[in-house]
Amino acid sequence: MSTFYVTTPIYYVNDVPHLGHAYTTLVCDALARFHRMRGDDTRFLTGTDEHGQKVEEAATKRGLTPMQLVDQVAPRFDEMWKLLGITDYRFIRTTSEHHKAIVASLWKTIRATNPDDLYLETYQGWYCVGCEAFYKESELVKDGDAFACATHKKPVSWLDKERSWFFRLSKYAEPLLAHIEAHPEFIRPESYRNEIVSFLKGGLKDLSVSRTSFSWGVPVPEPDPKGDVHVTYVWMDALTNYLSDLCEGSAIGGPDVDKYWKSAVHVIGKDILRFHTVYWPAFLMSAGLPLPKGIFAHGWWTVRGEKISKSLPATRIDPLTLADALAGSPEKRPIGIDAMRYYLLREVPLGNDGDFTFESLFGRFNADLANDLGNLINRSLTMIAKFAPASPPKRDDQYLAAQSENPYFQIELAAHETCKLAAIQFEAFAPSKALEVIWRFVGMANRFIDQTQPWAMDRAKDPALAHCLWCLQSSLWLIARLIDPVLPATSRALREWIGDTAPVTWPEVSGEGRVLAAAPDDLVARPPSPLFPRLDEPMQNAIVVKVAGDAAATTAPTEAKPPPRSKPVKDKPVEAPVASGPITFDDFMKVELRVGRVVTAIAVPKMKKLLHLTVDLGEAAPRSIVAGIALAYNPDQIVGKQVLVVANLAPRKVGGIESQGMILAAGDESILGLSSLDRDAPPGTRVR
Ligand code: ME8
Repeated sequence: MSTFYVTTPIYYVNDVPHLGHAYTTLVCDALARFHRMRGDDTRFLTGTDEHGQKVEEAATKRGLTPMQLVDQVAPRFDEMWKLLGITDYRFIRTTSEHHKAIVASLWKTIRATNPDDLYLETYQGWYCVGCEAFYKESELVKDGDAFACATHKKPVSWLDKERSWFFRLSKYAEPLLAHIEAHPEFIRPESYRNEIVSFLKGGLKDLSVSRTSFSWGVPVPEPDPKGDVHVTYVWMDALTNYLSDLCEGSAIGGPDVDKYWKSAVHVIGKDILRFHTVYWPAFLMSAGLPLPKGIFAHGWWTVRGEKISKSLPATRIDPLTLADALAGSPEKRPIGIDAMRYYLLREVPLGNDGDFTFESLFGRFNADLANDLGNLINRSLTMIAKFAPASPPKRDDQYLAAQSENPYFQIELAAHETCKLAAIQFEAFAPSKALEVIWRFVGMANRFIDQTQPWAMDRAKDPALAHCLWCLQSSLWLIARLIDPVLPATSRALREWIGDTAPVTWPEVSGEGRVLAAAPDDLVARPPSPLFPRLDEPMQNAIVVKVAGDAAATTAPTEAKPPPRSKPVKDKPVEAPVASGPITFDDFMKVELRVGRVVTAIAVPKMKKLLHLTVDLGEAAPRSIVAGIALAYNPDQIVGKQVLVVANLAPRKVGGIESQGMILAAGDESILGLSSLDRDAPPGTRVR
């Protein structure tokens, strides 16, 4: 039996999961589901990266010990994956005793195999706590006079002569290049392989692999003659998770290592390519251990060009809120999750960057799910239910003549090819292409109905009707299986409606070239209920409000609240104090004024002065803003209006609703008018 071992990065616990994390995990879940359906012995690992300076600092900021923080946040990831219906995964935490023992074991194995690969030295240089990485000056960007990390756009720290263990990374540039050349699938897609090859050709510098200036990590398992206490560099610790989950005891090795390691593929975001394709294989080579099969890097999901990330609240879309909003009602959550999975995996080929927009999301939903798939299921099952009493679906060989104009022959041929091609694409880590191939078949099945017009056939006399219905029913049987890796809830519903109770496996494409023939002949279909109702404008607006309102409001559960500056007045919009003297230009520039456009406006129940608006500021999603303008404006007077917004006001609750900014208006108790520009400017434009 073949094995398939897929891993996600283990996520930092300095904040709760967002759509970017969910993307990697959903991709791996879909791939794992596909391989299980193929009968491969499949192992799927995710988890949390809990040590290091970044987590220690996040804990201190919240007034917690690191252990308290990680114990609070790590379960949020596990919980999120369960709520999103991710199945059959293993969850590893780097604070587990077992993992810590394997990190120490890797160190000792390196020392035993290549004793000179670890040596003590003093480190001096730049460090980005966000990346937990050392940087050369040439790799940084300038932020005024300071150097900043190109990814996090935040100043980097200067580590001044920190005593450290070094790993002889410089020795491994050539062996790594040789491995990559001999195994073209080691780094995928090709563009990332090329990037790493040219990086390696530039030579490697030795790497500092321990820290002494903080203690939140795995202790280095050998003493420093000077008595300094070292913790293992967090990346050396974290990368080891892929192996430690397979190990049986407290040393590297065991039956699962033998069984799965050779098939391991690490799916990661492009931000952590170098750690996985240079450091990790070099550590393994040094320890004399085999390398994983490969690393597949995907691109970033952005929101209006900004990477979805913890540090940019407006981009931080909560996957569950998005799925629930798409579902429309809580009991349909699994269908909402399917719609989100479909959008994320179909819209962007794995490896490319993708910009999340509501337009593309709603476009995919309405065109592919509601129209193409939803209609096919609905039309087919309704017809089968109606005509089956007189003409039960039945395969009839007389309609299978190989002719280009014979729709019965064509649909069998297409089904067969689709099944083969979709498998090839899933195997190649190309779920987007697999879905494209499957949807081509969905389109063809819809055209098959138009061509054969079963409703016009004579129910009692036309023998083609039973075969036509059989083609439709078997096509649904096939589609239910092909979509299962990406749309498991939809597949389940569809299989139930066609009476298919068999375990969901990937259909065999045997020599005869007719996969539909593998469909059971005793299926009894029944009429469906609507799966993906078309999202009309009000529904779309409701989704935008829900997802946008949530994005900016999500924070880690443990974040300490700043002390209140004055006694809060319940639900009353806070009025800005008037400055007693002139303010400086710098004071003024602290206020981030931006052009906004009102997307939706609704009255706030029991608050006669308040309107709840969503305002487009050119961000991922409109902001939720509560404004005390209801006595001056009706909701429909203000929708579409351009307004000026204080965009960097700390979020606060007004009328029980989170308000993420303030719109500028003239007047006090009675509003005289809203501020605006004298011409049109794109939402998000800064006003000075
Ligand atoms: O890097 N688009 O953890 P992390 C796509 N602990 N994927 C995204 C994304 C986005 N906007 N944002 C995050 C770490 N991701 C280390 C990993 S592994 C031994 C240690 C995904 O919490 C993507 O997979 O910063 C990225 O690589 C990962 O989350 C980074 O998660």
